[in-house]
Amino acid sequence: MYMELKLQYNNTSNILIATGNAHKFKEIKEIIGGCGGLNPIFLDKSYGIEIIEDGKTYEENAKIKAAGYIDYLNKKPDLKKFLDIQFILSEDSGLEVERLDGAPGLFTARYAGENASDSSNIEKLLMEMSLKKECASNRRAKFVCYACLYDTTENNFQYFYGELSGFIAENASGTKGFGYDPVFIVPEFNKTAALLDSAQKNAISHRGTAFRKAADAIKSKLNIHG
Ligand code: ITT
Repeated sequence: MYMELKLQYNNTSNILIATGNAHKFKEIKEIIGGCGGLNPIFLDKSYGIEIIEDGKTYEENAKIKAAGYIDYLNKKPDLKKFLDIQFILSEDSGLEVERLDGAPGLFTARYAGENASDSSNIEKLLMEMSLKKECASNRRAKFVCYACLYDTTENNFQYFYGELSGFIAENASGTKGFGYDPVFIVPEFNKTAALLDSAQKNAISHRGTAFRKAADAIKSKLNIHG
């Protein structure tokens, strides 16, 4: 069962990216790079890892995700031993629209209901904004990201924050990225995030900021400079 991972990771010291979202994993992998020679690992849906995000804050949810992966691995000692995880990185992120009083916020991933698709979430967001007259003149919004770093050798959790301010477009455009990217206008480029290359998005995104801080913390723990 672990053959594929073995080929991919060659049994070295690893960093587990505790997310079920393959788009997030791709971005995080690009952002943290080699990070001290650690291999970023993604356990896809076939591993059946279920996390109930019932925290009251983004930080709580980020910790719940990291702790959920720790529990999962503790129940799979062979996989745990094989993966030789040194760090676990998770995150909780969301979109906050000023004139919707910060909604969708903690419910960003499931704004249009449990297991909602990106397009139905976007549709709901544009509908809610069209129903609120204050949104006609103010479409300001921000993405927020709370990264959580768990160090298996110290058994502690650290948090890193990033945000990206912008505006919600009237219509979706672009096919890159994920989630609400097709309606999130990045002022610096005057384009939606779904029209940016991943390097452009990562350089300024909420996730880019939070995970570069996490990567610096990891490098400092590993005594790596530069
Ligand atoms: P995990 O919990 O497994 O990490 P998730 O997609 O459920 O994956 P969250 O609970 O943190 O993640 O939900 C955050 C949602 O916010 C995400 O599903 C997107 O809809 C949206 N989001 C976060 N970052 C985004 C980005 O960079 N671009 C577009 N949408 C984003």
